Amino acid sequence: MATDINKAQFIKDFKDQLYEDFMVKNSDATAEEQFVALAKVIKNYVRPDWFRQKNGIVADKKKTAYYFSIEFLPGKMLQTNLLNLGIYRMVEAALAENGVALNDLVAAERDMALGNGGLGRLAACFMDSLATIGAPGFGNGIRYKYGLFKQKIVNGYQVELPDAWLSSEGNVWETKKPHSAVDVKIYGNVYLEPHDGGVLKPVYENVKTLHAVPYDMPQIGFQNGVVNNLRLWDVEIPEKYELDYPTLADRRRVEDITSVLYPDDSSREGQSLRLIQEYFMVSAGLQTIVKSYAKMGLPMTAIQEKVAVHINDTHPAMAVPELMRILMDDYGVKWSDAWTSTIAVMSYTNHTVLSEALEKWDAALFKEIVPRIHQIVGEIDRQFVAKWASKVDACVVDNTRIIRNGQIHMANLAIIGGHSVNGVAKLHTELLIEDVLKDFYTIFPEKFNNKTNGIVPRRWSQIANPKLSNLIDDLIGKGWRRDIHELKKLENLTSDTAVLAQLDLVKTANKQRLADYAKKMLGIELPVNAIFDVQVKRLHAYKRQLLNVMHIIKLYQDLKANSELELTPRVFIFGAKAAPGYHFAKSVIKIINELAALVNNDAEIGDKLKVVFLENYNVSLAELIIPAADVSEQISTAGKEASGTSNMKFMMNGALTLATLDGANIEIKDAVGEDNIIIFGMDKNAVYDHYQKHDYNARAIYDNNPEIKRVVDAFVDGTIPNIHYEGHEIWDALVSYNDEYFLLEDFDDYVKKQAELATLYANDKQTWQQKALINIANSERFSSDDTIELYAKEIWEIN
Ligand code: 26Q
Repeated sequence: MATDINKAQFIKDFKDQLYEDFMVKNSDATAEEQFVALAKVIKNYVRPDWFRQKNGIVADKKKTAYYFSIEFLPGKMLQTNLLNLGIYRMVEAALAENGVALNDLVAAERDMALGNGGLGRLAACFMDSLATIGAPGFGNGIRYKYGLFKQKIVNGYQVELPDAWLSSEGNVWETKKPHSAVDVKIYGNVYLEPHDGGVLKPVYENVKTLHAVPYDMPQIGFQNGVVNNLRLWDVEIPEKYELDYPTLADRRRVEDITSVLYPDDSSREGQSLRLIQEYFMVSAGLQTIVKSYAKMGLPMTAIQEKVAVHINDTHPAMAVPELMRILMDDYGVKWSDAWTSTIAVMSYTNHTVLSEALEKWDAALFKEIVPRIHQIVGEIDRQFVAKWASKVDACVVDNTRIIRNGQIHMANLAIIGGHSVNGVAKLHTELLIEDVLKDFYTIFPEKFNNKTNGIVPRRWSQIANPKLSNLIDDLIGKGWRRDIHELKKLENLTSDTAVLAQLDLVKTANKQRLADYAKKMLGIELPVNAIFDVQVKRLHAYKRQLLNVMHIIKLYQDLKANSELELTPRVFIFGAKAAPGYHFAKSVIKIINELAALVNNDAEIGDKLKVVFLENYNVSLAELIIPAADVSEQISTAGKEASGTSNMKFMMNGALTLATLDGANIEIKDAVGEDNIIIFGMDKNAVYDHYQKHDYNARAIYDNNPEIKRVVDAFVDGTIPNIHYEGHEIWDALVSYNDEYFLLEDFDDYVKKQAELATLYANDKQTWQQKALINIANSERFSSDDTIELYAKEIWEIN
């Protein structure tokens, strides 16, 4: 095992690698070269364990779970890999002895950002946790040439640039496996022709064949010798079918398939390239899985005993008809047996209750691109309707069938074609059952279950926050680094004033680290004695960054009206990408930046209020920002945020959560107790009440509440310069269009709770740190190791 490597051996391996790849001496090498060499040395160390796990699937006939996700968002891998191998300190020291700072090599790695946000990051946490609990669980996705766009702020506006994350070296962690390539067919016509014994076999005409080539990345478990595999597919033009793609434009259209990750833009649907991406990764992944199952020499009809396939949101939902296709067309399994197996193999996680975000495809487009899959989906739908029409209400069948009004409903396909549907927090699962998927619940109650999200504790404590980690070592020993539940022991120390003072010092140091970054990026000086109040997440109306903005405007107006006003100094920090086509979200970004310019340059305001928008929020920036937060803003309209996961990362780093009763915030409240979280606003029942009664009247609130009127009018009355257009758009959304996300109703309580926490911070730092410590202690409840253990036992039945 790699843990056996000593310093001398390591340094020899490192220098040999530098020589082999770049023909340079260590002393002449750039940080990039050193990073590449180090990564390759690590890969060499894990290769035996990795190889054994991959080959063990067939050799040991172990049941394996395959996590299908169109997004994986690991960020950087160097520190995680060193930590998980148990050689972090050794390597750091060995490099230092040779004049190399590990941190420079960490900085040289590029973020692997093949995901939008929560869903992709969750997939990455799950890969780490699967290896860490020692379960055979492999990832299946797409090797995008460009990850999520890089965000620049120009003139206050978001500008998107391509994220060319693959350096000339490619991705150093991956290994290309041309040997395991498979062909994927799209387009053309299909018809069924009877064969011997009357079996119908599909005949394809004019198809386009794509060559799917896998790139494998090791997923290293935490100090346990287990290395799982993340397989990402790239497309190539098969030599055999070269004549099908004669022109350069034809070839480019093929390359486009794995070229870019689609930004989360639920409003813009129906892009055929996205559908091709989905089918491409699903077909390539499943063909490989079935092939390796076939090698076990077991009956094809028992595939569910060795294979579990997880559908992460609906994007890979074509796994259902594709497995049917492979079993029937390639292996001659009859429909009814194939269907029994498919249901037993497949399971699905839902990540949203927003109806506009539920994936649908135009049936005609679907038929054009994946004609055989379209046939199979048609038959699944026909049989579903035939089976249930006589048993349940017509409207239940109508709401649950797959094809309706010329559209294919991907969630319906995933639910009907699998044995498990889970939400990602208790409230979210309840809402699926009571509301969004209630008709499904009447038909298949046994399929529904909850799996509250989690976060990989190592990255979000040990790696992101070394200072806090060292303090925790001093307080309760190092055992928590292996067993996160030991963090609970910190609860015994909440009355130890010396401990609370140390905690405060650590937080201040982390705030300074972030302040240095802000100084470098924006040239702004952030006072570290101020409350660092942070909202970092994708920009979405339902996440209500605008409510945060309204509060800042209120404070600004108060200060302008009375410069003597006692106010706890506060730094508001934002990080958020908006989908390129999401107009409203982009306007909010512009407004935040203009408000920041106004507030930060007002001499009367001074250090009492600062507002910063940090561009290009990504995993690496999260690792810098989250440890520096005093306040974690989790302020979505109740019922809208499926779970949230940054909320868990913040608490693990000692921020106090200011939250609505939404998603996992509710479970955080249960974990820390209501004295150690700040809850405000309407709960889900209050929100649903308004929906039912249609009685929400934003205009009335605006007319009757002078403070709210003053704040809302600031968007249009010139208070904030340079937002003429955006300000009117926002004003209209809040007043003319009846404030869809209830910002005005929640505003007063939000302001009140903000004031209370500011008073506490100013007057009783000790109580504040006590609450912070309780948050850290109880963050152990949100380890993705435990979440994945439940998936493994209850859904996949592996392990
Ligand atoms: C839609 C249409 C076209 C192209 C892309 C998309 C698209 C892409 C990504 C739609 C949605 C997503 C991502 C959704 C997501 O990240 N959801 C979050 O999942 C987290 C993990 O479960 C939860 O914690 C969050 O609450 C949820 O918002």
